[in-house]
Amino acid sequence: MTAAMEQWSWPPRFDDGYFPQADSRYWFPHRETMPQAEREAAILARLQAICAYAWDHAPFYRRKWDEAGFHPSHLKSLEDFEEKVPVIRKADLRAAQAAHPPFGDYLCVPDAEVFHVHGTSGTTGRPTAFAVSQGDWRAIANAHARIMWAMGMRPGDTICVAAIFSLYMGSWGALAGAERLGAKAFPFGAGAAGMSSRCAQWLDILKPAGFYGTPTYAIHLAETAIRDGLDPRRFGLKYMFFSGEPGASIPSIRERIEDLYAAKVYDSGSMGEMTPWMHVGGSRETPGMLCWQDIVYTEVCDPQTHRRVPYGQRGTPVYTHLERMSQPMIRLESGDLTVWTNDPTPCGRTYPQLPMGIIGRVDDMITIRGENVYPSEIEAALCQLPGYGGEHRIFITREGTMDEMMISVELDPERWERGEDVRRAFHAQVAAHLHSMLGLRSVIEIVAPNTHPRTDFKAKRVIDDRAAFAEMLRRQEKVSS
Ligand code: 8LE
Repeated sequence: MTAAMEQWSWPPRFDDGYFPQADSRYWFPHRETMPQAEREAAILARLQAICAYAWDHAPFYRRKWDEAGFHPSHLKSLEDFEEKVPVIRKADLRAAQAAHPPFGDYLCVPDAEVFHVHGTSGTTGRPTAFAVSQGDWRAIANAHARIMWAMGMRPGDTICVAAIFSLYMGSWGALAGAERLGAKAFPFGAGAAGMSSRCAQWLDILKPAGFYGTPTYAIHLAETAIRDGLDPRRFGLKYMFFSGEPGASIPSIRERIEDLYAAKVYDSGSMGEMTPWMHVGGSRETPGMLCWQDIVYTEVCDPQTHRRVPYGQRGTPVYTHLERMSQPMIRLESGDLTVWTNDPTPCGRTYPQLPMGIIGRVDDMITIRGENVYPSEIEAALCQLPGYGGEHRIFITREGTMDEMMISVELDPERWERGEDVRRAFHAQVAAHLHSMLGLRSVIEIVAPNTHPRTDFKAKRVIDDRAAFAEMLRRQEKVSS
């Protein structure tokens, strides 16, 4: 087994000088293409080791598992794992950190070994800290370099990281991967006033091969560049990889970005807690994302029972670290929604796939008159329409017995200038298209280009606010009267 799996050890150890053959499609050829049954046997052994390690080092897990009647010695199969090991939730981590500040009683290394502290944005409630040891930082860098290799990036490529450098793991994870890959890391960042214009200018000068950010930001950045008289297709980008929100696996959004930049788009990303978060991440040849099971073991589960759903079905990802020592997550429930499949892949990797990426969060679902819809489906439908101006907002109200939804959609500048008839025609087109795609009628408002604020991070397009909804209705009445 050891000879069969490149650099697979517990505790994780990596040869930081290792590179695959230059013409190899795979970073670790055997580990990525081995028969699934063989990999699963190795994963089971690793899960046994990690559960024993967590039991010994983390009162948090001992407490949780005692309550559930689980002990690491009970773990004899992957079925035992899903049946006997309870899921943990973000709220559990928050509570553990409140009771045992700052890192919670699931920190498994001495405090002195903490190398980086990152965390959740904490816009609501107590933020959660991620304590990452130096060894774990190496593991993250190695895992990300491996997946970036699969996307096509190579040593010497310049890779622009256009996401905020703060506590957000997205930017730092991409940077660590770029460094380990032997790329020219270009940590441009994001988030300060005027940065988008400057980023466009730099991209035009530097012509990097790779770009990392959120899909929303990539679209905003292209709009900014065009406004500044630059052509994003001439930035010379080849690989654009994304995380943080749905988009890169949604065909109409992916194509929009690919068209704006004349580059290939790849999806990646689970959660900050699960860094190396690229462990669900794309490859050059396979659409959507792969579950790189030997980095993080992903189970797509029924959100109620937390048992794996059959391939082909929807469920929520539950993640377990296989290469982290500092704060290993064991069955962390993501609360996201995806569909997993297990077909032969064009790239030859024997990992299960998330062909549609991550659709959204389970609790993002909007139910209107019995029809369920996710915000990302609305975005996907709008991106299919020529004339879509690039931003929209979804207003919902849950007042009374019936939910209502209004979608405020920007028209592109050129059509907007053509006047009222064109606007009306677009209105009818949006209403009909959304009705046929989503199976429900909604109130549509067409607005001028750039009405809705842009973001350089993750978009927040749903406004569940009765007052705002009433205001929209009043505007609508004024327009039609
Ligand atoms: C659809 C993965 C990272 C570091 O980019 C990130 O955004 O981590 P964070 O801030 O902990 O947020 C995690 C949440 O972002 C996930 O639960 C999911 O709802 C969303 N998300 C992340 N990547 C994707 C995504 N949603 N597609 C993605 N590729």
